[in-house]
Amino acid sequence: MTMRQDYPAVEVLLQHPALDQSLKTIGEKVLRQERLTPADGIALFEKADIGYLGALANLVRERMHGDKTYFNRNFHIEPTNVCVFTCHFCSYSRLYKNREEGWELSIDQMLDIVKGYDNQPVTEVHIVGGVHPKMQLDFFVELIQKIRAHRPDLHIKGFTAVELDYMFRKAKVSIEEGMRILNEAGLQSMPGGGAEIFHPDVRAKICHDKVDGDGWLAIHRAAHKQGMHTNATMLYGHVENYEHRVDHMERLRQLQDETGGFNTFIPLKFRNKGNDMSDIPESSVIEDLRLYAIARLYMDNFPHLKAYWPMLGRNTAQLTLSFGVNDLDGTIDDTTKIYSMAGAEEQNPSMNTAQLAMLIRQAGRRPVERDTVYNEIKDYTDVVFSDEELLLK
Ligand code: V47
Ligand code: SF4
Repeated sequence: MTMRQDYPAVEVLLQHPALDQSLKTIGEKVLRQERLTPADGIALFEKADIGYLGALANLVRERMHGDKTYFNRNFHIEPTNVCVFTCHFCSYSRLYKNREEGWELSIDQMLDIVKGYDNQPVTEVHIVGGVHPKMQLDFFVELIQKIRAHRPDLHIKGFTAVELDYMFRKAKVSIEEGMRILNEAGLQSMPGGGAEIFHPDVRAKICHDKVDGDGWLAIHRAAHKQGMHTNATMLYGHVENYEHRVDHMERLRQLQDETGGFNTFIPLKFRNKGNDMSDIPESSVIEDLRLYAIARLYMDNFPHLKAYWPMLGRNTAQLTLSFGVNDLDGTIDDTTKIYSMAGAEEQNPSMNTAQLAMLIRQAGRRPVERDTVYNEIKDYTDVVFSDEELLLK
């Protein structure tokens, strides 16, 4: 089954007499594959309705990827939730002075987690956690070397720019030197966390004490120059305004023009349970879908747009596939706590391959397993799953 929305549908929309002139101009640019300006981005946020945005974003998504929707088989390791920083949106971290309320894994404990997947066809381990003052560069070099030695085929994606900034400063190495050391140890790519909203006015309110926007971008630039691929996130739906969102996307788009090293853009919806910002209501599903669509239209040089299902929930993640998204991340296997602690519906996020593939098929798309850097592993469009596989936990 496909639900392809072809160009004529968009052309009809553009002819509608009631369509705002600036939105019409933006739609024509999208058809001509012309880059949108920051003013266009803001106009879309201010004026475009969900139907218009969906039609345009779906056109771009299908132009780039057809019906393909990627996922991978992965698990997370969260070395610690002890953190020296005090991001107000974070429901997950504990300060060092309260570390007995949190967790701190040893290298052997983390290696045991990896060994637990010895006979399973996972392709990626995603390592991310709090910024613990005693877990330093040499600790993580040893961890990566040991994972690599144990399972050389497992892609190691690890550490946000926030963790790396602290690690490199503590070890008194430059960003370039630090990235080289980790890359040589076996780190192959970096996730996109820690970006939040780059604009200093927003950072001052939600995460004043960690690396700033320029510092985040400098670390990703250095990783790209080292030949590594990275992702980029944007935490939305709190105190930021439309200008801040567009400024954030614009800075990422500029770095991508310079290096081409980003794989995926991942908007992250602010979840409001158990943190200092719990008085801020969460964005509606309509706002979420509009944002994904605008991200697809604006981030024209990012090959992939990911909806992280453990944070959004399965139903909304399915909907995003009609609003520009072509990637749902992975099987996860109940190995991350960041979102469940912030109130996400998925309290124990885990899907097997059959369930993830069926989720994508029910949305009318082609499920394709990928590795971390988007080499295609297997197309699951026509695979027949047993009831047992679909119900398996
Ligand atoms: O930087 C923390 C976010 C991020 C909350 O690169 C919150 O493939 C919402 O970046 N509500 C870390 N979000 C996770 C991350 C990530 C996740 C999945 C895949 C990839 C990838 C990257 O989580 C943090 C922060 O922006 N976060 N607290 C919250 N209450
Ligand atoms: Fe620490 Fe990350 Fe939480 Fe900020 S978001 S307090 S850096 S764990």
